[in-house]
Amino acid sequence: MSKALDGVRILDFTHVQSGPTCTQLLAWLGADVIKVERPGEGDATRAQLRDVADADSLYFTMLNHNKRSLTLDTKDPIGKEVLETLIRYCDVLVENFAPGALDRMGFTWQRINELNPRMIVASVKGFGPGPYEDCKVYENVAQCAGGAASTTGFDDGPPMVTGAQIGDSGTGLHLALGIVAALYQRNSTGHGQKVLAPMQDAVLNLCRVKLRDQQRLERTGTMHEYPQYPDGKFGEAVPRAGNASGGGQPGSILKCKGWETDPNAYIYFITQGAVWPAVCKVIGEEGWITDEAFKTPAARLLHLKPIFARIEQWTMTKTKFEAMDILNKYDIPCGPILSMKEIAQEPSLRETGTIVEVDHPTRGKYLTVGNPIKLSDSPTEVTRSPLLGEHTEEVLAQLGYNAEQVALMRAKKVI
Ligand code: CAO
Repeated sequence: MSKALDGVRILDFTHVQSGPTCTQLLAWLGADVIKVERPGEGDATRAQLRDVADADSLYFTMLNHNKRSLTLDTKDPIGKEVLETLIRYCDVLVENFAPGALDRMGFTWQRINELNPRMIVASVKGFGPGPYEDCKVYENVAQCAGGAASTTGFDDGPPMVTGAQIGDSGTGLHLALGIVAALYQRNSTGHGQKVLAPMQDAVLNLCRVKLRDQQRLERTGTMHEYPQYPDGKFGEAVPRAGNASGGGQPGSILKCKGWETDPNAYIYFITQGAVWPAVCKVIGEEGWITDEAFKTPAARLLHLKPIFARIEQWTMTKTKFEAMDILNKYDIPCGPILSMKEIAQEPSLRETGTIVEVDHPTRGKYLTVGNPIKLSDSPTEVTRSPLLGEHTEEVLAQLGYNAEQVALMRAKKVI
């Protein structure tokens, strides 16, 4: 079966997490992704957080599936010539170097545009234009600068970063969308363009409900779905809301049977207005259906703490899965807190290709997260990440270099 991005060639100049997530997605959608890496060392993540000696780390393998690897010293004059040939050959250059690194290498937007006016140049940077545009940035810096950390955690604790890699993988997703849109626009304009996804901006985009709340707070001085209401105080900025639901339907994380020993024996419970009578029946508080203090959503907002405490008395008598079974019968929205161990073993995620087992020549079998985006006419087959320089000869031959030229490059350590 054909793939959505068949025929699209990506010059993948990315490293670490943000850029590689983007190009991995493009590869899963069918693009030919050629990862350009420094000879001898390659992407730094190959050697980071290693769990198998001398084998590429899971950090690297899980972010670089379905790609080809070409080693090339792009600071060497011969390496620069090869890079120029690659720029002419490819449709998109994706990079996430520190600000200015590509220019310092001699590949400014103008130069790339001269070499290939159809090329799309897509970049992840920590910040967009402004006071921090020259800064190097990693995941948690973006989470802090994008509004995620100040709004995550509990009211009486410090700002908190989340385990979801919204700064890196979140930005990679944004960049991938920008690239696909630029490819689409190129069909009518005939020329490439620059695509920039700053990590701060991507995190802020994912935190847009908190900017919504900032404005609500400034207008009304209070927000009734936040745990600070009705007893606590609101300050000038959106506070941390613990596990309160971010929307109009109050929710909370509640203990389930076994919580004393299992750190994940919890369930997320949402008291959606439409199923309030069902909630009352399940927990044995039928009187609350007609009680003035609990009858309407607005009245309940004044009593969320005792309401959730009472529901928790019920959830603590059930495992999270027993509670799910019962609550789902009544259409009460809820979700188990799943550990990574449970997710890794979940058969339905294996069946849909969201959790995939991959075989790797030096590290053996490992689990990875497959393509979460499912296209009915462009299925994804996850293949292992390339070894460093595994496709150097193959790619150079495709670019028109003969064996003698390749041998010379190898002798000069350009590849
Ligand atoms: N051949 C020769 N040189 C190469 C090369 C190649 N194939 N590939 C990279 N290089 C060079 C670069 O040109 C750069 O050289 P200069 O410093 O002389 O210009 C050098 O390698 C290092 O690049 P870098 O500064 O990007 O790498 P770093 O490890 O120092 O910084 C990071 C890493 C992520 C902080 C930085 O790249 C960055 O801020 N990127 C943008 C934001 C981003 O994507 N962050 C998320 C990373 S995932 O958490």
